[in-house]
Amino acid sequence: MEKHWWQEVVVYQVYPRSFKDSDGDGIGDIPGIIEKLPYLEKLGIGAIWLSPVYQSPNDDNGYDISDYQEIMAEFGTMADMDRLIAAAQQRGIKIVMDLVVNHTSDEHRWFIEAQKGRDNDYRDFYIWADPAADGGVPNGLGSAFSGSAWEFDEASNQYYLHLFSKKQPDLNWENENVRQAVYDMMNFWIEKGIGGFRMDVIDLIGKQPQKELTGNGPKLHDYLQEMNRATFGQQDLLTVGETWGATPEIAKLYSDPARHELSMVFQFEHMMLDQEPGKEKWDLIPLQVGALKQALARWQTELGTEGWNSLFWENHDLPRIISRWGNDKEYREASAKFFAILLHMMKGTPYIYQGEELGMTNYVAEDISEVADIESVNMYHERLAQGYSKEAILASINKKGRDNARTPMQWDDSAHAGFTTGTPWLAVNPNYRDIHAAKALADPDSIFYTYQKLVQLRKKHPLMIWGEFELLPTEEKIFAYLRRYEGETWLIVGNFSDDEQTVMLPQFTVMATIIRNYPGDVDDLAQARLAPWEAFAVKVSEKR
Ligand code: TEU
Repeated sequence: MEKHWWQEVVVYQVYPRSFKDSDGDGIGDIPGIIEKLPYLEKLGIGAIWLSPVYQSPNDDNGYDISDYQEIMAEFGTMADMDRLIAAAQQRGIKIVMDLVVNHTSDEHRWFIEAQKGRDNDYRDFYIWADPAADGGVPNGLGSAFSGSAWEFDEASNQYYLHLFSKKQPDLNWENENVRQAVYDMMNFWIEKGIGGFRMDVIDLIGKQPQKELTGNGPKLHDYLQEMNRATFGQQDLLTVGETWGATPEIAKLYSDPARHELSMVFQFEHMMLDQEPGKEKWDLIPLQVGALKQALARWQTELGTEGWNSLFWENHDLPRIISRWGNDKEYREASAKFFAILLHMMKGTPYIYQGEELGMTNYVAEDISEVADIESVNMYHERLAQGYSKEAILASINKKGRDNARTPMQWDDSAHAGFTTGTPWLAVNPNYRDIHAAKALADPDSIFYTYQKLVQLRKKHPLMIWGEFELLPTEEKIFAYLRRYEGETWLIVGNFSDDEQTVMLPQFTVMATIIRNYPGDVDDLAQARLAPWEAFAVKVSEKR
């Protein structure tokens, strides 16, 4: 397999609204990101995935775009954006833009035109359908944000499709003019010198709404191959597709280098293990650690040379990992380092979501009035109407709601965690007095430096990038695997629990401790006691 820069780097996701506010309006902005580049350089990352910064009415915090070639006024100007790309470049950091082209905002000029009537040139840029025989919605397709995916347009007596909010009408990818307009826009950004694209819900663009088919439609891969040819195909850009429904087989269709589509996908199999199968993310069941290990290991081994993994625990849609599956109280530091070590030692490109490197935790809302996210708010009203109790709904929002990841970055212990001098758009987590970047940077044992060390190790050891992966059979609460490369073997072990555990791996002799989240070196593995959430990587030799 040909080697690429995007396999070697660690990517950091910035959610601009919540990263750093430079002008006191309570909303993070591009100059704020520029100000914090030295911090990111210190962490050692090689690319930033920037959540959307384009012009948007913010029905879904920028994932509803009204102009792809303008910057949201609250975030700055195009000149700020050009400065960010250049300043990041100087520090060896590439900017990966969020490409949201399954839908636009209803305030995009294409949609404003389309709504003017059935004869408008842009009508067919979107997906319209006549009412059903009874005058109701055309079919049963639902929106990811509750309710029907169809919204009635009185003027034309037709419905338009929106798989997300009604302010996010779906583009019609069957229309060649839509595809060409998207490619032109992508080339505008490529010419600015960006490092790539993260492609929002890209698995939906081949949809066939009449058949109620949304993901993995028949033309999906034709479109991506066409996009590749028309835009980034001749350049070595990082392209990562968000694909909720991908299996390893499907992931290969996107990322097999021979097919000329994308670098990799975000798959979510491991992120859906704590919800009732067939139900929604709010319907929680306890995580089975064994199932998580099996899922991760399957992806590690099955892509082979026909794909490349992305590795992540968090993003702007997911709760904080230590609150979700770790222990954000007595073992906050240990469990945060545990998740860091286990993830970064796997094969693939690791992604760090802002604040993960500080061990930021979920936010506990006491009332729905504190909740900002459209997905949570819509679900709240839907479930209230269905008879759920307020308490039960709020409990699920506090566990899984997207605001958990979106509270402002905790930079220091001054007012509003140093995020803004004004009033933050979303409340800062009150634990900021204890959990913040300034404190982490001053403590050589902090979670931040565990991440920094993992990034540095990756730069020194090709084994971390290219080594083969093998899951070791162990007790359920122990996660143990090997990486092998050019005659060298590393063993990674983690205790996925609040209790001490014993691990017996007598077949290995420790040659060196590479990283560990508790003090001291690892010596004997014949019968090793692991502290709660202990994790380490050691170089080993295998006894014969
Ligand atoms: O998310 C896709 C998506 O399917 C999410 O709505 C997901 O179901 C949910 O957030 C899980 O908690 C992408 C973006 O990452 C998200 O922020 C956007 O809201 C969405 O697309 C629409 O653009």
